[in-house]
Order: sequence, then structure tokens, then C-alpha cells
Amino acid sequence: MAYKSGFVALLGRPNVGKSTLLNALTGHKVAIVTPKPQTTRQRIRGIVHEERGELVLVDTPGIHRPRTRLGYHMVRSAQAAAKDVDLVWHVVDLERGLHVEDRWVADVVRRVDAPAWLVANKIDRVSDWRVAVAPFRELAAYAAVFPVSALTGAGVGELKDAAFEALPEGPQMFPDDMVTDQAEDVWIAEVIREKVLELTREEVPHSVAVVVEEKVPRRADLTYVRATIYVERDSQRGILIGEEGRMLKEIGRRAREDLETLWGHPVYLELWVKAQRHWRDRDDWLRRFGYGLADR
Ligand SMILES: Nc1nc2c(ncn2[C@@H]2O[C@H](COP(=O)(O)OP(=O)(O)OP(=O)(O)O)[C@@H](O)[C@H]2O)c(=O)[nH]1
Ligand SMILES: [Mg+2]
Repeated sequence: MAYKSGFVALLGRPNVGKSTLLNALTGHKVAIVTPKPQTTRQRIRGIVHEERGELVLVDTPGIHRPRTRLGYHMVRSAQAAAKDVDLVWHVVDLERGLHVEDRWVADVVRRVDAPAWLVANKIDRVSDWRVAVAPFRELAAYAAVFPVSALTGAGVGELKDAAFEALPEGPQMFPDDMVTDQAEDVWIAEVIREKVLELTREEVPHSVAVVVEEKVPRRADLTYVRATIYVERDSQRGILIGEEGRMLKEIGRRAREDLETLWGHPVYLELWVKAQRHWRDRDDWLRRFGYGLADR
């Protein structure tokens, strides 16, 4: 059997389950997942290695109407990710149904040369996926429609099989043990941001960026990590620290548990919170956080 390899871009509006699908297909927590829209801010590759080939999935920020420079860069990076891929998946949320943002995604999908598949996610939340998917079918000339639940795994195997089938023959591009192109520090910062998103509401989740400042092995069995959580206002800083530091402690506890699970040894996580006014609209800060760079 010929070895297949290629790229698949996962496009969709925010919160439809793109990152959940990426994680389900790779079998790793490559991207963070939260119930909040606009969780993913950068393109993230996840790599599925199998004997039959290599499937490189490109997770992207949800396409929406940007209100900040950050939002603008997010949407741009999603659009850019759709170029030079072998396949595009338009991921939609059957539970919440058709939204104007799905039309904007379809506009992007129609402009790319690669074949597009409609990936109808959250089938676990609807009684009849065929009925729920009907309004989406007309958005673009989809070459195929796949009903899945990224959460339960239903249909995900079929989607993967079909993707391998569709990929061109080609060489392996990434080492066997590489499941993502995301640097480890970035992944750590993302895990911390995930906990902030879980624990905060309204504008706070959107105002948060995390930078890992230091990561050093203290002993053979302990890693020390120091990170700064940036917010936009002093009031948000107060929320993140919480009464007697309780909120920050909880963020740290949850993040530390995830890191310890992955690394299999204790972690000492030190978190700081700083306010940086309007960082979402400042290109210098966006670059510092790694958000301003053009992808691919
Ligand atoms: N019931 C159900 N929930 C799902 C499914 N897939 C994802 N979710 C949930 O939907 C929410 C959003 O999931 P994400 O994977 O973060 O969505 P996303 O498309 O990556 O979102 P952005 O990064 O904001 O663009 C989370 O609460 C997931 O647990 C599914 O198949 N069924
Ligand atoms: Mg995401």
C-alpha cells in the first residue's frame, strides 16, 4: 500500500468543535478546548502518524467579525491556513445550526482550490443529523458530508479513513514522535489560558494572554515553571487574583495538574498577573504574545 501524506485545514466559526476534533484525531491534547468562543488564537498543526501515512491537521481560529487587531489576525491566520492544503474541512455545529459566520467560512472555502468536505459535528446533540445538516449543504460545493461527534468519537474513524484515502501519495514530513508543531512553552501557556477561560466570564477570557517566562528542571523529578498572565485592566487583574489570591491559586492548581499528567512528575508553577492596557489592539504586544505573525 502506498504511503500517503498531506495537509487538511479545519475551518469553521468559533466554538463548533474544531480543536476537539483535532485532539480526537491525534489522540493528544494538542489544542486547548473550552465552552467559550474564540478559544483558539493561532494556527496549530496536529499530526496523525499511521502505517498508511501521515495526516497533518491544521486547526485554526474560528472565523468571526473581528473587533480588535487580535481578532483580525486570528481570522487572517484561518484564511491563510486554507491555502496550500490538500483538503479543507468546514466544521459546523449541528446543535446550534446555521449562522451568518458559517456563510463567511463558506466564502473562504469556495475560494480555495482543494476539495472541501462538510464536517457536521455534535451529532450527539441532535435527534436526526440529516435534518440538521440540510441548511449547511447549500453553502458550498462540498465533495462529501461527514456526520461526527468529536466529543464521543462517533464517525471520527470514518472521517479519518476517508481523509487517508483522499490524501496524495507522498513522503513522511514530520518525525514519528511529533504530534504538533507547537513549541512546548506555547503549549504550557495555552494550558494556563484554558484554565483562565474555564474560570472567568464575559470580557475577561478575551483579554487574557499568557507567556511562559522560565522553565527549568529543579531536580530530576521536579520542573519549575514561571508564567505571566496578561490582562487589559487593573480590575481584571483583581478578578484573576481573586479574594486572598484564591482565583489565581485555582488557575495554578488546574494547570499544574495537566502539566503533571503529561510529564509524569511534579511541577512547581509560579503565576504572575500583569495589566497591559489595550494589548489586543497593539501590534507590538500581539507579536510579543506570538499572535501577530502571518502564518504559513
Ligand atoms: N456535545 C458536543 N460538544 C462538543 C462536541 N465537539 C466539541 N464540543 C464542545 O464544544 C465546545 C467548543 O469546542 P472547541 O473544540 O473549543 O471548538 P472550536 O471550534 O475549536 O472553537 P474556537 O477555538 O473558539 O474556534 C467545547 O465545550 C466542546 O466540549 C461534540 O461533538 N458534541
Ligand atoms: Mg479551537
